[in-house]
Amino acid sequence: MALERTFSIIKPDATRRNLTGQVNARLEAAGLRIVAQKRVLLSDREAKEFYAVHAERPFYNDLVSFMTSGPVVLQVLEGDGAIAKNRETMGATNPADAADGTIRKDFAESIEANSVHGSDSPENAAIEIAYFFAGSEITG
Ligand code: RTP
Ligand code: MG
Repeated sequence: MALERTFSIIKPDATRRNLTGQVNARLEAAGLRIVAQKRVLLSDREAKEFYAVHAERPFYNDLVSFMTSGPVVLQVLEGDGAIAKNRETMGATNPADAADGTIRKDFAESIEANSVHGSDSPENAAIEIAYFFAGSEITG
């Protein structure tokens, strides 16, 4: 499998409950290396732009409010097949549908407050990494 990078966010519901370390332990145990990481408060504009693909969905305004409601941890993860591996480690969007042992099954509060984001394709991974990180901030 090819060495890939993917973009990850530990969402406000997880930082609020001090779950950053536990999420990171799951990612590392899955073979994903955290090659960049920063804890920030997203601006309204950043959250809107980041989730622009969902702008027409009924949950968009709530999602933007949620993503700006507290600190998030922005990450770049590296590993063999990192994009699919991270999505597998995260579990389904709705924790009620997530498989046992996944981050969302064990930590998510709801379909919205679902603890983590992960890029869904190589194209989006590249766009999302470049949106939040300078090349000099990523150290393999
Ligand atoms: P993400 O983009 O955050 O990694 O999540 P995902 O691919 O699993 O899910 P996606 O369909 O892209 O939805 C993005 C985020 O929007 C929130 N959401 N709320 N209230 C709702 O019905 C609803 N549906 C989605 C979640 O925070 C989801 O992760
Ligand atoms: Mg998505």
